[in-house]
Amino acid sequence: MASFFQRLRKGLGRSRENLSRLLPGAGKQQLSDVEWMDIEDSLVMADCGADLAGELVARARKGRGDVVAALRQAMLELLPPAPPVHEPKHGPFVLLVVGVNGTGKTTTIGKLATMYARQGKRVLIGAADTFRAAAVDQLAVWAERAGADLVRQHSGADPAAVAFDSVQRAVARAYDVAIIDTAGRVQTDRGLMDELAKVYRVIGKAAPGAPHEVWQVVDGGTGQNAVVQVERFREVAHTTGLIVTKLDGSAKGGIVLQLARRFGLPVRYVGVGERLEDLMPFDGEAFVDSLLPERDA
Ligand SMILES: Nc1nc2c(ncn2[C@@H]2O[C@H](COP(=O)(O)OP(=O)(O)OP(=O)(O)O)[C@@H](O)[C@H]2O)c(=O)[nH]1
Ligand SMILES: [Mg+2]
Repeated sequence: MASFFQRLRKGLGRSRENLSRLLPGAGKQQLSDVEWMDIEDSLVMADCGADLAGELVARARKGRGDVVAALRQAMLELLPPAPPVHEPKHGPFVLLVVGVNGTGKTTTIGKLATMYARQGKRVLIGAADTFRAAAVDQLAVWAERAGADLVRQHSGADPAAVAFDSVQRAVARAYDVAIIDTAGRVQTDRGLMDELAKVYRVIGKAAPGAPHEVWQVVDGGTGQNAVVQVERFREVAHTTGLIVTKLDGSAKGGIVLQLARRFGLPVRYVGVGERLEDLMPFDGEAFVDSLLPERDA
């Protein structure tokens, strides 16, 4: 089985192929305006979006070294090291996980729960996705594998009530971590977004200051639509960080840079597959190096 970085690199292959068009300029000290425009176009084709492509080229033109090195530097400036996760001094660390349907929320929660449990933490998972019975069963499998406890109610129960119960129980029984799963929802669905706002509010009533982090899971293959997704979820659920999954598929790598530029939200983790070891803390350098062509390739 290929390593995490090999899979990341493979997943970003299409974005990188588009960027490989900038290699002819790699050895040159000076590029013409036309050559820079070509580079800008290849950044657009690698899903960076027109605005960011222009900005990256403007920065790279001022940079030192060859074009790949200058672009690498310009991209890294968009991805500063993430600040520490906001954990409370007392009581459980409460994490709310949100996002559009099928982005990988439940799978990611399973992986995170396992990771925290392996650090010796007592983990409680709240199944506030009460939409489908199958969703709760899926979470139950992950919880058992992780050695985490699960709070669940009948399907169709009020998600806010499940979230409230979960956090209240995590406080009362001195869990270290409480992770709340939510149903996927499209950001344009007013009713479901209102429901999410309510989930957020009641968590704060169960434990003042909670949720301490709200992580939005974004499918790395989404492309430009990810921008409006994050914008709307941030308004409703006060997103504090991003998790970008499915970077093993036909990922649109530049979208990660666009989200970082636009929202300044830290990318906490990236996913490159369905297995436990396929979720890793985000590393800006590894990401940028996977996106850019190798000069001797
Ligand atoms: N290839 C790949 N598949 C993933 C990754 N993360 C999750 N998946 C798969 O994506 C599918 C959806 O994952 P879920 O975790 O159920 O997504 P969800 O956001 O909870 O979905 P809803 O609750 O329906 O909104 C599953 O088949 C996962 O195994 C990833 O990083 N790479
Ligand atoms: Mg789910």
